[in-house]
Amino acid sequence: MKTILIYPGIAGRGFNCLSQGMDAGWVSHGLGSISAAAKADGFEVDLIDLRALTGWDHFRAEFARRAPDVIGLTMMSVDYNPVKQALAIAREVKPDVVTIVGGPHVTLALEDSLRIPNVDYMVTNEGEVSFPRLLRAISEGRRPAEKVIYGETPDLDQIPFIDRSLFLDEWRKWGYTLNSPEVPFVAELPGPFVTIIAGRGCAYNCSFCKPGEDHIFGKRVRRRSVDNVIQELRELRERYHFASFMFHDDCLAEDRRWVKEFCEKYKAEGFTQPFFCQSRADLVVRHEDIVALMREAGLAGYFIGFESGNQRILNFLRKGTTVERNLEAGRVCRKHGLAIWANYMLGIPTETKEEVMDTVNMIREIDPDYYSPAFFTPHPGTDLYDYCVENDLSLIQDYDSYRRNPTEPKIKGQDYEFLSWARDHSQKRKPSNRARRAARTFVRKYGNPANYLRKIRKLTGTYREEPALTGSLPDGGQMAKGSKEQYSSGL
Ligand code: B12
Ligand code: SF4
Repeated sequence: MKTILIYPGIAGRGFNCLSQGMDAGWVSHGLGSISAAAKADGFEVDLIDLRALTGWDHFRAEFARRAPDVIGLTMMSVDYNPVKQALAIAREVKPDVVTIVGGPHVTLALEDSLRIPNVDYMVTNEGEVSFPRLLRAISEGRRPAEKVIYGETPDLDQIPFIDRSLFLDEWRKWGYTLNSPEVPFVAELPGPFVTIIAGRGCAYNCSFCKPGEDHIFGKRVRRRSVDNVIQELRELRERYHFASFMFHDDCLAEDRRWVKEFCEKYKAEGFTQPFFCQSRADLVVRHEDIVALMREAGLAGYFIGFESGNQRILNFLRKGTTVERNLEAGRVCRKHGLAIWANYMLGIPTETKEEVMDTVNMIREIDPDYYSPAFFTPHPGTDLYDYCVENDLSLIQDYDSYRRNPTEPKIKGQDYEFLSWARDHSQKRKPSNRARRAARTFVRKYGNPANYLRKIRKLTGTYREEPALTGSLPDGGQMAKGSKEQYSSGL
């Protein structure tokens, strides 16, 4: 029995977009995981990644050529249209193909998902146990009568590591060069680069995000053991010689015990590769010891959902942090030399222009290395989605607009021309920050300016050794004039 998984992620960048950014150059851990589970059970599994194809005609031809018995598609809300279209073509080309759909939208909006024609089975929740079981039933001619199958929760330490070759072999066919298994996206994380997930779920309760994931993964966060994650990293080192990696976990830094053990074992195993992970402003501030520990182990930067610079809005979002903590988190990261990837939203329900400006000013103050602004988008499965439905606020006409891209109107009552200006203005560095960054880059590139000057003088023959002078500092301390601290402090 030939099974093909289909990755439909073209809502953002369209067809033929492989390697153009993170959403076009990363593997799907969901499909990778159910593929590994099915292969472990003896099934032959292959992939069609729509991102690698040139269009629907290409998909039709490729599907006809491979003629699978079973297909499995993953579906976020944003993937609804391509999933529907792929199913229609599959059914037309091969009427007897068995079709299975899973992924976040199936669990979060089951009724809506059931409206998609040409689906034989919808699998909710997690698929590692139920997908191979369904394949087994189909292959033995015992097809279940019910269309909806409730996915059983797997033990994360018992399932195989994700099947990366499912994606990498497929991408290779279409000319992806594979200098790096997945596309690196920041200067701090060089290729070969890989992504990894240590657990599922999040203990927090932000209204624009929850309770969605509680429905998919359960209320309690489940994490793989540190040993299990280290073993996967060992294999990735052997196979891909990865130079950096990133954790996809919603909030890896929340579990002090896990993080401590991970950092110790990561170093003990001889890993030095830098990595990024997600955290929260309140955690960074409250657990600076963990920040320092992670930094020492190789952490190069945090993704932080600052979201808003206005306290009323932060409370409305149930973000569980304060504006002051957001600012302080920026300072803590800077102090430890960590890059900041700042996630924040504009155009939140009830948000006024003054409140938007609070966010703009906060972001300019934090001065992140990477800006990731979004226009608030009501996602099915979240409390703020329900709020938008109840108050007739949503402007989303099409599933493609579930992208969080800050380019199109999402809800009523917001001035998107102003929000577009605010989005751009939030990314303009203040002159003081620009100078600070330029100085830091200079020091990184050329070292201490005094040494640099000395080198130039030596080269031009104007260098003369001077005795070290001492001068009073504002705080009363003494420091050799021209010493390193004078230049590096405050950079
Ligand atoms: C990593 C990630 C990304 C990455 C990579 C995505 C990728 N290639 O997989 C990036 C940054 C690119 C991304 C982008 C987006 N993401 Co995202 N992302 C995540 C994140 C943090 C982890 C995904 C993951 O790997 N999870 C672990 C795997 C194992 O879980 P899974 O994919 O759900 O798969 C399991 C089950 O769903 C099921 N299953 C899945 N598929 C199938 C198929 C079959 C046949 C079966 C039987 C079962 C099955 O079995 C799997 C194993 O148990 C999740 C949150 C989360 N913790 O899951 C959000 C999440 C999936 N993303 C979300 C969103 C909204 C987006 C964006 C739309 C946001 C945006 N910026 O516009 C884009 C859309 C990109 C696109 N396709 O165009 C939402 C989806 C909500 C929804 N209603 O659909 C989530 C849930 C976050 C949230 N809480 O809001 N994302
Ligand atoms: S936004 Fe982040 S911290 Fe908040 S509930 Fe979602 S994953 Fe957790």
